[in-house]
Amino acid sequence: MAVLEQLTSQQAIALENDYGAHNYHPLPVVLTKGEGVFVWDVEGKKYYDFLSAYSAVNQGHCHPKIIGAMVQQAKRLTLTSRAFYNDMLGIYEKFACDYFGFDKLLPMNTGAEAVETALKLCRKWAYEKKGIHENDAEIIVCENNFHGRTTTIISFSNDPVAREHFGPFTKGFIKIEYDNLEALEVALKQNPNVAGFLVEPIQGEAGVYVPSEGYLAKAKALCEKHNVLFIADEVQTGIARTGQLLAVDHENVKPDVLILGKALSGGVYPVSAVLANNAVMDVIKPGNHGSTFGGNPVAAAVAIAALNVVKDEHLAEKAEELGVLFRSELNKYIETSKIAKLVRGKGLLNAIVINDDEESDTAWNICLALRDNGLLAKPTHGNIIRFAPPLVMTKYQLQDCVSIIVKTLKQFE
Ligand code: IF1
Repeated sequence: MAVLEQLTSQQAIALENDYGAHNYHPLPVVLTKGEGVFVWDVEGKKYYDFLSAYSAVNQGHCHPKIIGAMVQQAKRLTLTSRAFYNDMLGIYEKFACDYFGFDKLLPMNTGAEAVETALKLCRKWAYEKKGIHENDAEIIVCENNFHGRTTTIISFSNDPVAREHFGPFTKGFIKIEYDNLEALEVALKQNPNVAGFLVEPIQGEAGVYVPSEGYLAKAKALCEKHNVLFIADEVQTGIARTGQLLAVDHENVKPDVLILGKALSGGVYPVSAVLANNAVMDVIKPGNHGSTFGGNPVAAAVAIAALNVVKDEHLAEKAEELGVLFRSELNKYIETSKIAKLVRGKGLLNAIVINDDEESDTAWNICLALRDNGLLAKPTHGNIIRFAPPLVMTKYQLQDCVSIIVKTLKQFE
């Protein structure tokens, strides 16, 4: 801890620059403490966190019940690997299956690992249950998707920065326009080898694109009609972020395969999961898939605590209520603003579109000014700024944040 107390922001940034791969371009702020909706930098300045580590800290930073569960378990048993059983995994698997309404759970660590797991599960189901010829399975994905950064996942990305010079790429994916049911129906009719449809209920990284009302339900119905698995990537939209436990709940859609991550652990520990019913999950046999840390006792204890916090503190209801307030307050300003074009989102996953072209650095400069005014946010793409605070925010705090955001945007009018 002594080192941390001596580091200045400048020193910390220099160390990362000199010794860390340059795979990010962080906002220049060096954080050293988090509690609830607040974070502090090394000089002691306090900020509202309006990114929540990309929706991993829905329960608020360092939630005492989640930290307590982690510390208690970590003092007893941290990792057995799956070579042996342990007394936490089965309890967690049952708890989570009952919580989300599925027969089985496959535990992993990161969101990308869970997405990869879902892709493998979908393909194996297609060959063994649907009868698609080996190695001919196709999975439909959406333009402007973000599902992680493994080589297979970037194989179906259309973000050049995420995929350039990382080839050769994995085959077996069909890209269609997001929020376009006709495109999905055509792809399903024209390709008999479709095994699954992988979709974000709201496209987060693309810029918080909320699909048309009914899109998810009609897409699921099309998948059922064509015996194709509907795979919902709720890594970012799940765990109460959009005002329901899952974003698909807004349309009462039950995915065939559910992918969770991020706030499944409250941002305390890498925990991800794939859930499905037996008809799908039972194609997985010993030796087919796994991971050293997948389903470890600490992950199990943390996830149970994190999910209990979501229910006990009514975080989905809070996200819904605070999201309506956030968008209505911002829209009052946007009506007369020259710099902000619109605000969109669901629950507390929102974004504003800045009235400037994608290549401009206006959104970045606005985020620097927000930082100076005590609120941390970051642009997603170009001129779009995502706003995703922890769901434990009070109404008063949210109104305080709206004032900071409006005051800052006015500096750019
Ligand atoms: C980065 C944002 C990006 C995700 C969805 C799977 C994953 C993610 C819907 C993979 C991860 C993170 C990754 C991080 C930035 C952030 C992100 F949208 F959330 F802002 F990039 F799109 N499915 N999203 O959003 O989960 O392996 O990261 O645990 O890579 O820069 P992961």
